[in-house]
Amino acid sequence: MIRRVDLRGRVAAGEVSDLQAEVNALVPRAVFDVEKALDVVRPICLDVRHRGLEAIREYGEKFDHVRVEDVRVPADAFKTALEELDPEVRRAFEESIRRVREVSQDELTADIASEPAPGGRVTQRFVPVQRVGLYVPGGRAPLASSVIMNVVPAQVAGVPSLALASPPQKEYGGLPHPTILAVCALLGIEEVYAIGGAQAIAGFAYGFEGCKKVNLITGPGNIYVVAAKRLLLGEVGIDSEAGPTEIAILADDTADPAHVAADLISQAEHDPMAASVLVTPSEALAAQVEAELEGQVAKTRHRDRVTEALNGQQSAVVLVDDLDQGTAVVDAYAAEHLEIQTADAEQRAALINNAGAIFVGGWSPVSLGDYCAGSNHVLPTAGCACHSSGLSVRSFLKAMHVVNYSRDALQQVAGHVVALAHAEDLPAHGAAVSVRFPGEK
Ligand code: HSO
Ligand code: ZN
Repeated sequence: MIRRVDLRGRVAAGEVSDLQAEVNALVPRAVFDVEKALDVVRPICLDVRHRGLEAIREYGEKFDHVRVEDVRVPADAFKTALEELDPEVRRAFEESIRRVREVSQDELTADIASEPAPGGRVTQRFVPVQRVGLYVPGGRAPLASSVIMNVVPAQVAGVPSLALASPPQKEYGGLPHPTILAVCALLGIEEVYAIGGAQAIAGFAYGFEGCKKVNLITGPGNIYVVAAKRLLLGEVGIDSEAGPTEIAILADDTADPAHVAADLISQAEHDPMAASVLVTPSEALAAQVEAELEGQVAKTRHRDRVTEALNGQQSAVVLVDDLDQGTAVVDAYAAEHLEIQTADAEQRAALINNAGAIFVGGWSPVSLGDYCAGSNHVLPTAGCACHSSGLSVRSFLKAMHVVNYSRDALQQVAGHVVALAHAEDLPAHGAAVSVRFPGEK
């Protein structure tokens, strides 16, 4: 079962980067070798670039085992999918959308105006990316909730043109999964393509017959999708690279072991490579959680992949000296999801610098965040939380400085511009200012 790592008396509270290296060595993530996948996707992307739709069709046939002539999903397919959606699931989607929308709307900021000198104005304007392509994986379970997490912040940001791609499903006549189409209908998304994998990413990046090139691609995917996004970065913008999902839980003996175990299992359910890590100073809690895991895993539907994830080197019960050391360890680990189930959860959460999202206390499980908290579930994995953020309205906005100086304001600072231009041996830069003030030095 899940292995134990005993850090008591072992991890030094030294440099942050040392601790990161130490924790990553003791609890390493599963190997997710994007570099290797690059060799697979490179020819696919090139082919889509040169041969467009016909190449897309051929790769769909090869990888999704269904040839789709018309990859653009017709309007009536959305209507049918929505009509067939279970009303209870529909209400849940609607509530999820409402909450994510409210949080996203609160995030919108007005333009920021500054005046660093009289008459010298610099305004920071936030402008939506003009065309976005969203990728939604088909895979093991179609994650229709990810459509919400991508589309809602993009819509709130004001993105005027949004397209979505998801793999064609053989059992649905080459259409994407009906739940995905139903959520598109709820969100008013009409431009949807039945295309999966690297060919979808390349199709968005270069454009193809009937689909204009996009400026930004967001959304999770398998290793080939991640590799294609990495390869085409520059040609298009991308969100962060999503690897296997992760949950770290910092808990003391006030935590309920059954809840802790259930939360560890919940993310292990995604992927045999998922990481579930408990960090605790309490031996008693560690033992109780291990016992709970035994019992709960035996009863869970996807016990095979859950077992593989929990048995993997990437999952562990980590014993620490005390909660302060535990806090330093989870902060260094920089988990995609960090739960804090301690008596002082709120104060501890304030000490964390590195996590995709933090779930505070016993009543904020990651599953809530996956669907209905109002927070976003597209979050940085693989330790990238130490430099990147999850998806949000900001992911779909560009910040643009607008510079507007008066004659007097330019004249005031002209000497400094000329001096700096000369210091860099770029006199024409200085001349572009001094030419405006003839006769002045
Ligand atoms: N936990 C996943 C998101 C998800 N869970 C979608 C269920 N559906 C990555 O944050
Ligand atoms: Zn999840």
